[in-house]
Amino acid sequence: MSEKAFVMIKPDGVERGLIGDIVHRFEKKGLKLVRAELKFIDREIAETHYGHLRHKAFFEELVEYITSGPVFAMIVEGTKAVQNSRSIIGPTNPAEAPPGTIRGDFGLDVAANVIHGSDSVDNASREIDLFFK
Ligand code: DAT
Ligand code: MG
Repeated sequence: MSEKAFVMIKPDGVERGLIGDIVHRFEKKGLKLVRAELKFIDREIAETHYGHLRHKAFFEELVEYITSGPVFAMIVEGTKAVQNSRSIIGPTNPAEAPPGTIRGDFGLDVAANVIHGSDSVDNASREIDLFFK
C-alpha cells in the first residue's frame, strides 16, 4: 500500500549543497518525489512542527536553527514511505547513525542533523498540511 511521508532537508543540508545527493538516495530507494519546494519557514510553522519538543531545553535553539535559512521540503510516496524514509535517514543523533544512512554520512551534531522525516503516517499527514497548505 502506497503512502506519503514528509521529508525536509534542514538549513545546514541545503547550505552545504546536499540536496542532489539526498534526493538521489530517496529515488534509488524507490520512493517517488511527488512535491518539493525550497523555502524559508517562519517561526510559527517551526514552533508548530516541533510542538512536541516545546518543553525541551534545546527548543529555542532548534527553532532558530530551522528558521536560519531555506529548507528543502518534500513529499515522497511509495510502499511504507514513512518507515522506509526513516530507515535511510537513520537515527536522530548522527554520532549514533550508521554509515550508509543520510545522518550517518553527512552529520556530526544532533542539533544540526541534516534532515527531518515524519515518524508516523498521522504525523506525515499533519506535516504535509502544515508545510504545503
Ligand atoms: P527525529 O528528527 O529523529 O524525529 P525528534 O523528533 O526526537 O527526532 O527531534 C526533533 C529534532 O530535534 C531532531 O531532529 C534534532 C533536535 N534534537 C533532538 N534531540 C536533541 C538534543 N538532545 N539536542 C539538540 N537538538 C536535539
Ligand atoms: Mg521527530
